[in-house]
Amino acid sequence: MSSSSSFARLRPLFLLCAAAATAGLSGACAGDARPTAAEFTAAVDEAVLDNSYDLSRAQWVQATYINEDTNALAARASAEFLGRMVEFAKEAATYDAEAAPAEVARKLGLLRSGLTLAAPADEAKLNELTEIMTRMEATYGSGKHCPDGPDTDTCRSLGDLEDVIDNSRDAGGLLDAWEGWRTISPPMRADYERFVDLSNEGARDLGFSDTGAMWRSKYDMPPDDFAGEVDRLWDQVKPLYDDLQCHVRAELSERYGADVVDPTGPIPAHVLGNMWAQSWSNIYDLVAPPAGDPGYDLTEILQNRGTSEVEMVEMAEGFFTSLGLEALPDTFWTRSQFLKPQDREVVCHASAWQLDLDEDVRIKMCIDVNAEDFSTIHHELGHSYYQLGYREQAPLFRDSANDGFHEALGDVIALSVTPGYLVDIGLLDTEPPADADLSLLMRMALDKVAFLPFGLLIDRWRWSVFSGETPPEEYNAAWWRLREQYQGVTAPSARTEDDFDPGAKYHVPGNTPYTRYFLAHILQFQLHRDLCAAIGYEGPLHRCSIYGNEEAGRRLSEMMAMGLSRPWPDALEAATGSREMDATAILDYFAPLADWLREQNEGRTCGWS
Ligand code: X8Z
Ligand code: ZN
Repeated sequence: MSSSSSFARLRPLFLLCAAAATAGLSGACAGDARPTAAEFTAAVDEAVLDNSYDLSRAQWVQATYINEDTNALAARASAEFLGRMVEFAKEAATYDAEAAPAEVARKLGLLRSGLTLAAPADEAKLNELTEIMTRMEATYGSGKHCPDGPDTDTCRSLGDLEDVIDNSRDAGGLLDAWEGWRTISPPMRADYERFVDLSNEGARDLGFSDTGAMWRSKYDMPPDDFAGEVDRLWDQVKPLYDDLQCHVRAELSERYGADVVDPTGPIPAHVLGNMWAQSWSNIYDLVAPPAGDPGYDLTEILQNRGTSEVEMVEMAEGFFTSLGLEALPDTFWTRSQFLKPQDREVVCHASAWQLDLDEDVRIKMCIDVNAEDFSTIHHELGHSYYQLGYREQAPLFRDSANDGFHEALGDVIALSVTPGYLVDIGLLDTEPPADADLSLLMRMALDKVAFLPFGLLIDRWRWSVFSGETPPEEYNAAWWRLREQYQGVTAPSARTEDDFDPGAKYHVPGNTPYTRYFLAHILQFQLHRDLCAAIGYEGPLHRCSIYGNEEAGRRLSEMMAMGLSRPWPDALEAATGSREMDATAILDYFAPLADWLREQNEGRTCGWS
């Protein structure tokens, strides 16, 4: 939930003659002069600021208290917002951006390409679309696997099923939980199909070939170049991923047997320690290097010292304030959702909100006391600090340089949660010796390197769905083709077109673009490496922490304060000195592990076909 998606109920603008006409207010502008581009964008800025709170509040209440009423209120608020934003986007396209001052031209461009969801002008279709979106989100949020029927005590929530997938080593139980979660998504399939049609119609009205093309147009470069840029970055990291996949597959095959994990094929998705096989750190013990234990287990430390969920958030805030950033506002602490409520349905998937486009920032999580959620808390606070950082910008610029930056910021901080940092804040007594390095790197690689192809393929699937290259009758098959092609991961049991496995991943029903996370995984290592260099650090990258370093904080603040006001290379340059996204940093970080993986894989047949 970054800010630009949260504008609501925009008051009619006296300036917007074309919009008024579209809305049926004929005569409203008769005799008025057409506003200049600068007047138009200033009026949109004002309208956005005046009205964002109402929509965000309706959405917040729905996400933290799912029922028919909150769904209806959120759908209606979204329809009003979206209808108006689409009008603004069309009106923006009538101006000659090249003739406008640079800042105004940038706003015109953002208005046209900034939407994640476009909608047809027809009011019935607009309402239908926002009802579908709200229903899909609610279906995901309240999804449960109930083998004996709804409301029986056999029902298991996503959290219950994840407990199994994350921790069990029993192939049968894992398969049961994996299939169980995927029973929630077939009911979304018809909605998804209709959503694709309606959102594409809206995107075409704005001059894009489809919704995927609209998504690719937000990166300060031609949309086709962006797809090529993603390919370039993937090509840089693919050899490292392939070596990790090969090693993990060999160890899992040994553990579960060749009948469960084929030592030459793709890895079945249920044995990787994550519901979506997107990061694999929960199977660390199965694939760990034999020597040099990492020396500590953060989950155990947090649980043994009785750390509370709120204390975990306070510790993360402490990292940000050590960089010279301000404490979070009081309302963050009183209005956020940290714990899963026991008495109602909520969307547990973690998110960060800026409801008023200003200081009312909150996070929404269902925190468990473990290392994974400790890292996610840093991720979410990264969003909150970014939002606070750009709040002085014009409303249309209150967002990150591109969406990958928003996703990277908190992860940059989490990369600095090193053993040395844990010693500094008293969670750990002593730093593990240098011979633990390989183990530390493996644990990190299972999270970060394993994620890369997953981060890429979600939108490869959606781009092809939006363009029509993948028709509805191939939704599920195309999904698994991409999973296999990029990740070398396969479905653990037969899947058909009665299934809708993409819908079992939050961002698909939630309509959140996903390439941002791929970019973030590249950018966070680049920011980490270059900040560490800037503060004079010279040791191994995975031992570097920017904790307490105000120069690092200053660079990050400068980047955050720019918001979306400048093309993203300017923001990257402010923090790193470089204007290009560069995957060599993640390769540098994992270089010792890459060598070790290659040795391990000698004599093994890598790859899958
Ligand atoms: O959705 C998220 C964040 C919220 S923006 C928790 N992430 C992706 C996911 O969970 O699939 C962070 C990493 C990837
Ligand atoms: Zn995020």
